[in-house]
Amino acid sequence: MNKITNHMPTAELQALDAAHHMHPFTENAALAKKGARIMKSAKGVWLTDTEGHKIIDGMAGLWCVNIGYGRTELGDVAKRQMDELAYYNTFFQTSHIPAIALAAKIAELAPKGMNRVFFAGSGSEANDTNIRMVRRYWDIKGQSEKRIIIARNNGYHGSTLGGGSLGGMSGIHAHGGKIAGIVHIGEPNWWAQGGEMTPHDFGLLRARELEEKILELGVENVAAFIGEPVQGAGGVIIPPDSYWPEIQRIVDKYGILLIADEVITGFGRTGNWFGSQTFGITPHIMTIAKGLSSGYQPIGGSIVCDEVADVLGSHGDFNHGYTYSGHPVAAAVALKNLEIMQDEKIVEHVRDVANPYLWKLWKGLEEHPLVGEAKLVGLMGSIALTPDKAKRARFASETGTVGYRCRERCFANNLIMRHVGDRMIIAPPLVITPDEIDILIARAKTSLDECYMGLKADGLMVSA
Ligand code: PXG
Repeated sequence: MNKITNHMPTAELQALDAAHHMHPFTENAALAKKGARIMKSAKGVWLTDTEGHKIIDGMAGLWCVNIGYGRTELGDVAKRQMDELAYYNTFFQTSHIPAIALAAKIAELAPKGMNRVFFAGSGSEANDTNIRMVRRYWDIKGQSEKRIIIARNNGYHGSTLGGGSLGGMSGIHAHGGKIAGIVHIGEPNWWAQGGEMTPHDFGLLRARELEEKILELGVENVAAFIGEPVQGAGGVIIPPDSYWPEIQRIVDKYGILLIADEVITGFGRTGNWFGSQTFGITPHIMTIAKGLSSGYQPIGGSIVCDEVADVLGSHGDFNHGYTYSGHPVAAAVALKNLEIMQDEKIVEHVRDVANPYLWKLWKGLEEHPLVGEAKLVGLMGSIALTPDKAKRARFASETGTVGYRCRERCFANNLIMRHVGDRMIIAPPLVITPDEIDILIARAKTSLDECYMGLKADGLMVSA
């Protein structure tokens, strides 16, 4: 029997994992002592670990398993495609049927005027593509000095050198550095940073930082602005309603390119096919990955508006691409995933059923003594933990201490709900049913109660 997939005792698997497997974004020595939780199988919204626990996955894996686990049709398609054409590239004037069909399907679903797709293997790779693409675009237009990309503090755009540089996370910049020509402005996080301002005014203030930055740098030096319609990894920060319209006004006024990073918000997460539709944004480029294949295969890409694609496509080669750009197996699986989403009306399910049902219960968590604001768009939500709601206070303990404790209670109660600092976040598979939402909320409440009691016992319900 193959020792990797059998029923080896969990402790032995953990020991092998600790000995040989370096985990992303993890202190491996600490994990080695504790032992990783090892997942074995999954169906719908339910994970099963090697100890037989049934865990409700409030994070859709890593924000990606939009159609839920265990859809065997995707495996069938993958096998058929591997048997027929396991690999071919799309360089050097060749193409293949899955890449063609997937690009056409994406163009059908994308907002008007966005009809071209450049494929990558992940969201990070796609954002690296975007950096090169927008700079090349301005080169061709005779404005080579337009190279700077403006992004946001606490944004997340991946962890390659390009993606990590676009992201505004200092912890990532600290490990390996940051490429030149990327600058950051403030994020529209009213709860943590809005002070006495109304959310509306704070949204405008943050958006206008873009205009100030363009003027400071000189518009002749600015290529593009990039933002997630809703910051995901940054803590599900849903911007005030005033924010995106003002960003759009500024981008239009100065004629810079707008990149919407839809890696999380794409493919139904916000109750529309794309977050840009939910927030009324008209981007030139959208980054996609994750929900494109529901995580069943690694694939990402850039959806490009006709103007940018036409300019790029008519001035010699664009010297960029990946061995696995448009990989046939990944493309075939992604196409099947999108067909299932359409056939089963999964975006409509998010908008008309799951979001309204979850919202009532999620908003109700604001009654809990530990919870300040509860926010939700589509099926991505967050709650801010606080020792004092009226003051929107932070905890005196180091940021993340309380969030981590809460996450540990969730884990113990067989609920995957993540923490970002002292915010708890969810993004369950889009197929979650009302009954499953009831279970998710019940486990969240139990975990919050246990966390709260623990904080009181340890004297941690203290404001900074
Ligand atoms: N853009 C956004 C908006 C993302 O959320 C990426 C780009 C990069 O995608 P890849 O496929 O290269 O990972 C992401 C990925 C977290 C977490 O802790 C979030 C992501 C990845 C890993 C962890 O929330 N988002």
